[in-house]
Amino acid sequence: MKRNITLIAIPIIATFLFVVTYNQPAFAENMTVTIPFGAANPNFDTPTVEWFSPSVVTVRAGDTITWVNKDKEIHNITSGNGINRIEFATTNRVGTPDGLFQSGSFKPGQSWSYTFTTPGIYHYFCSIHPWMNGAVVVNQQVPTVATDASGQAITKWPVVEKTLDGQYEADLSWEPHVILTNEKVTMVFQFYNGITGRMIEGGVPYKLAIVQNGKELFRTDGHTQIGGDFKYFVFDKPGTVTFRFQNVGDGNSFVDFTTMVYQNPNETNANTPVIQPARNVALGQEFTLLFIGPPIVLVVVMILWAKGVFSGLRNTSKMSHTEKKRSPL
Ligand SMILES: [Cu+2]
Repeated sequence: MKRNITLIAIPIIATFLFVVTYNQPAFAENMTVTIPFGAANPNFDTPTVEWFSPSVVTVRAGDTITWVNKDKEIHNITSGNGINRIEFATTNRVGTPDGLFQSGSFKPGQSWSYTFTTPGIYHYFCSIHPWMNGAVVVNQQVPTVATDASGQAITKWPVVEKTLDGQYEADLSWEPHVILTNEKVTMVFQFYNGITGRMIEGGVPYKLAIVQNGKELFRTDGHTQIGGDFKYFVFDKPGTVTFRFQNVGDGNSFVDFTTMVYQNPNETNANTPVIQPARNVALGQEFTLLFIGPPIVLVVVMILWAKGVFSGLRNTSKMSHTEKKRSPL
């Protein structure tokens, strides 16, 4: 008997453990950003190609980032905006901390961790070496279960709601249930008699409006067909969404369905900050390009002009050309 219980208990415990492990906040991850050797070098002959590697990381709310100092100097992680190397060489600016986080100094071989709980874009730099800039993009956690706008899980599909006057029952489903930005959503819906629950012969006229974050994104008139209507939609922004059916059956009644759209974690965020990489360019060269570049281009254009390379253009700009010829240059 005891043996039998053990035999039954093992798979149950195993299943339980599996479910518990599986349902852990699966996205909470630890990411590492390396401060490479040479990051403390303000000159333009640094052996590194990035101040922080990677210089821009995308994580989800709840994730922890650990910065590891693999340089030979002390560094720190300071939230806010640093400066670039030209500014460092030519001004006395030192960067602008925003006070969100500050690691304090950590030595070569040491590390520092910070957990990002709120979605957003966080810029940071090293206040000792303010040209060392990095950024963290924190996206919202994507839940595994769809919710309505108030955060209540939607567990039954299709979602069934009655119009305000009770005359119609609206059934709405959307696929995938958890909506991500820039991913096609298929909406399927049908109306039934709100009192008898029966299919309505000849279909039902309706107006459909899709409202996101208080702004109407889409509106259409329709008339349901047998088997239900469907619409495709793609959201490009995260936020709460209302699917509103108005004038159902040409009456004044309406019905609302709400849900949330989440930032697609696989999508390149258009707002991803661009961090200036380290480059093995001499400071002199960078300035040369800046100050000598435009005059060189001008001289080249003038020489080409004189040689008649632009003869095709001369016909169309004869006036200015003749004027130029007359000028005592
Ligand atoms: Cu530093």
